Amino acid sequence: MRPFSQKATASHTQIPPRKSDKSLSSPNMNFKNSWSQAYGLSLIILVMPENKHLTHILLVPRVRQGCPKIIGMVEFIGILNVKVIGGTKLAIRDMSSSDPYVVLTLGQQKAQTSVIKGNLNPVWNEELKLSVPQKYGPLKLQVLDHDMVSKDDLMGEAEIDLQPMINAAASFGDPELLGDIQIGRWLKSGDNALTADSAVMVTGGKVKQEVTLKLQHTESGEVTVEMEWMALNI
Ligand SMILES: [Ca+2]
Repeated sequence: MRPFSQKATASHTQIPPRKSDKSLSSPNMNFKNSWSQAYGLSLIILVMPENKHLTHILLVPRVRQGCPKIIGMVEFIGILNVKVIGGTKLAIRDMSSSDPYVVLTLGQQKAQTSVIKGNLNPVWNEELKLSVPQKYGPLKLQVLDHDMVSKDDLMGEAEIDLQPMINAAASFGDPELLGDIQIGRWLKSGDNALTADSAVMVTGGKVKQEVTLKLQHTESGEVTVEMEWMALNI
């Protein structure tokens, strides 16, 4: 056992650890790596410890070297949950059917459902979550046909005006303090894609609105979504 032990000790002393590498280069590299891994998606979400509400988002460019530079700040006013329920009589984009999925766009944010193959009356029942900035526009909904070899084809699109729901919720205050009531309405008109007037409801302490849209820029098709609005700092 002794010769083996001596050999091991000798080997260790011949190759001393490189202290300079460990104390200087390594932490720097780790810092760069952790920033690029954590913030490479361009968004940092801050959770305020006092009220645990999401209040700010920092826009950060992708990190190539060193510390990221903060280029702007957007204040959120709430979270929008959109349950994409389903579509009916959607347009044909393949031989006799389509492989539809829904893409929601709000400003720079996008969210999409899964693809349902070969179905013109798909049921998704999928919840998509979006953050709503202080200056928000309409929520854009697109239905696309998934294709394996070519670009996905548009099966129609429509816009949802979020103002009736957000404004109604703001004027009624905390929905958890209200009973089940109607607090607002988005009216069908020639300027929007609604198939019927859409009520903004408080149900079980939550602000909800179901919307059925006639798809535009296509031959046929309707899509129904149920939105839930969670205002921050109310
Ligand atoms: Ca297809």
